[in-house]
Order: sequence, then C-alpha cells, then structure tokens
Amino acid sequence: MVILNKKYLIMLLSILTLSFLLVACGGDSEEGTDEGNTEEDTGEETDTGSEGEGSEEAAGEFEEDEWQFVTEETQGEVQYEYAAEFANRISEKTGGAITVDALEYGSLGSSVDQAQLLQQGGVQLAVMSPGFTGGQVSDGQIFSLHYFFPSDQEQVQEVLTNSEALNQDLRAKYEEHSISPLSYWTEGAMAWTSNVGIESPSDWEGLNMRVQESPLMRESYDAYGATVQALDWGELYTALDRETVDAQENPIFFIESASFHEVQDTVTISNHNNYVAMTTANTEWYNGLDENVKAVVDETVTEMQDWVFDEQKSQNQAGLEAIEADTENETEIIELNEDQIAEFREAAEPVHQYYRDEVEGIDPEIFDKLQEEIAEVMGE
Ligand code: 6CS
Repeated sequence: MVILNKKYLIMLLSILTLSFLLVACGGDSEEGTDEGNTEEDTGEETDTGSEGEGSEEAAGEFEEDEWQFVTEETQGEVQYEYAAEFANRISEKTGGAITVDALEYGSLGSSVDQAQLLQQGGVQLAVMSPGFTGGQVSDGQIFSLHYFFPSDQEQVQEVLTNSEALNQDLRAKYEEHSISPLSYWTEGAMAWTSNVGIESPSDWEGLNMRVQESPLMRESYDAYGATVQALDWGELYTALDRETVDAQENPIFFIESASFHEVQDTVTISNHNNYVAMTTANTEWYNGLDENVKAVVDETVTEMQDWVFDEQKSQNQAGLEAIEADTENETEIIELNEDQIAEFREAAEPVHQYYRDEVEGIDPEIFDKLQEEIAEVMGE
C-alpha cells in the first residue's frame, strides 16, 4: 500500500509539473505573438505565425470551419495581402481550427458579382469598395465626394476607424442589404491618369472618365464637364489603350500594379479623395457566429487597421518610385498646387450639397455627423 501511494504521488507530481509547463507555454503563445513570425508574401514581420500553427489549446475552443474571403485585387496588392494576413491571424488564434481562403480578383467574377455573392452568403467575407454597391446603398456614395475627406492619409484612417457615422450609422444601412462593414480603411489617395495632363477643372472638358457603378460619380465628374462610363477594372487597361475611355482614378500603387501608366501619359496627384475599402461579412453569417468566434473576428479586424495602413503606405511609395523609374513608359507626374486644388474644390463643393439635399435614399444625418467628425479630426 505504501509503495502504491508513493507511485501515485510521483505520478501526481509529474502531472502537476506537466500542466504547469503547458499553461506557461500556452500563455506565451497568446501573449508573445508579436515576435518572430515572418510572412513570406510580403517579407514583413507579422504577429501571426504561419497558417495552422496555433496552439492545440486554442483549437479545442473552436469548431473546425472554412471561410472564403474574396478580394477585388490580385496577389501582392493591398486587398489580397490583407485577406492573406487576416487568414494567418485567424488560423493562429483558433489553433488551426478555422481556415480562411483568401481569394484574388477574377476567381469569382467581376467586382459587382463578388458583392452580390457576399450578399447571398456564397462567400462569408469580402473586401469591398463602396463604389460597386452605390446603386443599392446610396449612403455609401459619400466616399466618392471630392475634397470632402482630409487629404492627409493618417487623418483619413483616423476618421475611418473611429467615426460613429460610418461604423454605426452607415453600417446599419449596409446591413439592410446583408453586408456588414466590420471596418473601413484607406488604400491611399486617389490620383487621376489621362493623356492630357489634368491641372484644372476645364481640362476635363470632353473627357470620358471610367468610374465604378456609383451614380454619384457621374455628378462629381459632370461638375468638371466630363462624361463617365462604368467599367470593371479588369477591362480598364484595354479601354484606356483603345481610348474608349480617356481617364481613370486609383491609388498610385494600383495604377502601377495594373500597368495603367503604360497606356496613359500623365498622372495627376490631386488628392481629390481616397480609395476606401471595407472589410465586410455577410450579415446573417456574422450574426450567427458563436460569441468566441465573433470576438476573434472583431479583434483581428481591429488589429488589422494599423497593419493595412502601413501596407498601403509602403505599396504606394513603391508604386510611385516604379512609375518614375519606368523609362520604357515615360509618365509625367503632375502634383497640383494649392491654387489648383482650390479651383477643383470650388467646382466640387456644390456636389456635396447636392448629395446631402437631393440624392434619393441618403440620410442627411450621416452626412452632417461625418462632416463634424472630419472637422474634429482636422482640428477645425
Ligand atoms: O478601380 C478599381 O475598380 C480597383 N481599384 C482598386 C484600388 N482596387 C480594386 C478595385 O476594384
């Protein structure tokens, strides 16, 4: 009996020691995720680790699942890299129980098709540009107003992250259409490209501008005397090359990555607005998530705001350098001065009022609230 008790005691001590070690290691893997994991895609340090490397402890808390996360861009571009990073983080946090498939543009149709797929629950998550649902969610068109948001990208990101008008009120509007915007973020300031060199509103006279499917974009360019044509970006290079459209707007990284500068002579740094992207979830799917899973999604979306800001910044810098260095496709870079911007602002401002007072289906309170929030961030 005595011998048995001793054996039992030794076994108990071993179990206790092992449990202590496991708890200590588990604590490390949760808190120590800020270091030492490098993502191959971007070459940047992340706080996630590679896919499926989460702790077994975490795996026990989560049911196995697989989500599809569609983006409007291709590998290497900001949206796709966002989804890949998000996937790594979710895998890490759930101990590999939940797998997220990051899908690049083209795998599931056009940008409009992708938005519809999310609304129908065909995919669970999407990076979506408000421009492609402007006909359905009128209030989302607020992002296409010119000279409404700050030009400083840090201030833009601050508004997008903290605005109640966007994260509560506008979110509710999208949710009526089964789209839950979990966050809004900037992919950088928009720049115009054309063959004429746009320096004043009158330079737009007679130009046919490519836009996304948002009715308000017509008004914005009509104010400068241009016509517009809605087109998916997959068709844009050819359209610019054949001159069926004369101009387009995008952040610099995308102009370079999609090679639009090859078929356009000039890029105008106009700071007229920003390329805003939304991390969206199908509303019914998101609302049906277990609380612990929802908490992981929300936490990851919040963390990703800083990550994506740095990602777009370095991609935009690299894009500008690449355009400047491309001697085979020489591109004139025009940076608007303060007087030129003032001229554009004067032409654009009546569209703000038109949007607030005339556009059917928009909520003027969201406009007013957002305008106040922007003024506060800008210290006005
Ligand atoms: O212009 C567009 O439609 C595309 N531009 C960017 C920056 N991302 C994807 C989007 O669809």
